[in-house]
Amino acid sequence: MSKPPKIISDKLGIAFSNISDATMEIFTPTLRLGVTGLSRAGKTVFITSLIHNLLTNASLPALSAQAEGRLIAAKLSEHPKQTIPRFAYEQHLKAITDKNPYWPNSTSNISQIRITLKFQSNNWLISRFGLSKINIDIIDYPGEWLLDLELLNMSFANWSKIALQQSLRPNSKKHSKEFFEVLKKIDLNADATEPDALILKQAFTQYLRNSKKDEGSISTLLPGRFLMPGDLEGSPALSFSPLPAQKNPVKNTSLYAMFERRFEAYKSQVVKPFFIEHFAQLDRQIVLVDVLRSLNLGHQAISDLEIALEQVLACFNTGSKNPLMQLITRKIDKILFAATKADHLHHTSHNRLETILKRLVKDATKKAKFTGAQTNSIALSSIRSTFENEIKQDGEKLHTIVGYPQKGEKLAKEIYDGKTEIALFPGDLPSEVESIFQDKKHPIKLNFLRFLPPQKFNKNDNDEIILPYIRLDKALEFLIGDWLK
Ligand SMILES: Nc1nc2c(ncn2[C@@H]2O[C@H](COP(=O)(O)OP(=O)(O)O)[C@@H](O)[C@H]2O)c(=O)[nH]1
Ligand SMILES: [Mg+2]
Repeated sequence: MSKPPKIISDKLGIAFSNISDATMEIFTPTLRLGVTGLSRAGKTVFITSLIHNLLTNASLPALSAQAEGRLIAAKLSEHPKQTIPRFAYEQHLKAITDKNPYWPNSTSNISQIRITLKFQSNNWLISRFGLSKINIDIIDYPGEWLLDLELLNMSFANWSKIALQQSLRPNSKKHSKEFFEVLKKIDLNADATEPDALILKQAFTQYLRNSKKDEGSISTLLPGRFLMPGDLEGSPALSFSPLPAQKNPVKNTSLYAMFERRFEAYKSQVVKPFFIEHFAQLDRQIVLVDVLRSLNLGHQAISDLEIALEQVLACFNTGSKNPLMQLITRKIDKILFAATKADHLHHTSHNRLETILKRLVKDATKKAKFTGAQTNSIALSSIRSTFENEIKQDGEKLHTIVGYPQKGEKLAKEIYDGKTEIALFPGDLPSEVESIFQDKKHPIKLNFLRFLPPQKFNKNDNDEIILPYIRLDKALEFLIGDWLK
């Protein structure tokens, strides 16, 4: 029997591999990984570093597939769903690795990106069929949006009452003063006008912004989109504020009635669709938490953080009583809490940072009566921007970290210009974790400076930049490791 001409079999081979690639596409398993956290928690930097480290096949010792040499290839793929903005990976990487590196600009919207991994399964039966492939869809969305779940259980009158009470708390008062002044001047029973609505909404949003900036206080009953509007900036569903209770019945044309309608529209047209279309589709979730910033700001910020974490957990609770949550089924089986920016500390404090986060999450878990996914907590740095050193002071050895503080950062009387490298003793986190939570009389004396990204990067054999990290590999193993078996 004569052999078929080689050229044909080659052509067929190519055709077959094309077909199998295309058909495989449909069957490629997809893991949808949600990345969330309050604004500035470190989502953008985390995703950028995660993608870059996978694309360049960087050393990730704690990710077993990579450590065992089974991770063969990674590439960014087009996402089939074209209606959500793509995560601007290239742009963010460019900022961080620029000649004068800077952190990416802040984002306030949802975005997503797909990375496809080819790997050798360590299951002999599967590996007989060649390489395996998975898509990892990374979805970046503001944690503020999760806090809105609670609003669904409330009427406008309920919510107004609580929001107004919160704005009169000692720490909030100075920020909400202007809102109350505006409120006094407006007749709530007169016919509603758009300029009145706008003035009130702006004054209320300004109060939320200022108290978040100064106190780290995130009033947990804000409509999440007031601080993180996404693409809804300026739309009527976002143009309302809490109002004091009125004598019934209110006129249909009054400002009160208008705000009540807008509050209901916010719930049904903004909050619900987000939970149904995006949140309910996630398989895994990482929640990034800037614990150090809250520690810098003191006890009030820490207890606010705890409440926020509790509300975040409530969203993942499979036993939730919230009517919306009973409607949608959630697939999430693993949630990782990560304290970011661990490079602001010497490594001797990393375990303590992890312990503080664990304690925060543990209490939030209890209060949220959480049942559902497996959870874990770690301290990490997505892009390590400092290195460690030691100095001797008065015969005592001090662990320092060395880096470039961002322009405008202050320490004692010094204001940094963003061009000076310093060695800093950041202080140790308390060994007694409880002191942070209980000793409210003594302020926590910590001062963490914010650092610029590393000013120089090492390169790998392919002349690609290496992004240094702390425990990013450990986070990945928890989040995707079992899908690469
Ligand atoms: N030193 C250091 N700073 C970080 C790290 N991750 C985030 N940051 C800082 O935190 C800021 C907010 O991060 P970003 O990822 O934009 O937060 P997002 O709002 O949650 O997306 C950045 O501009 C950096 O200043 C990190 O791993 N190390
Ligand atoms: Mg971001």
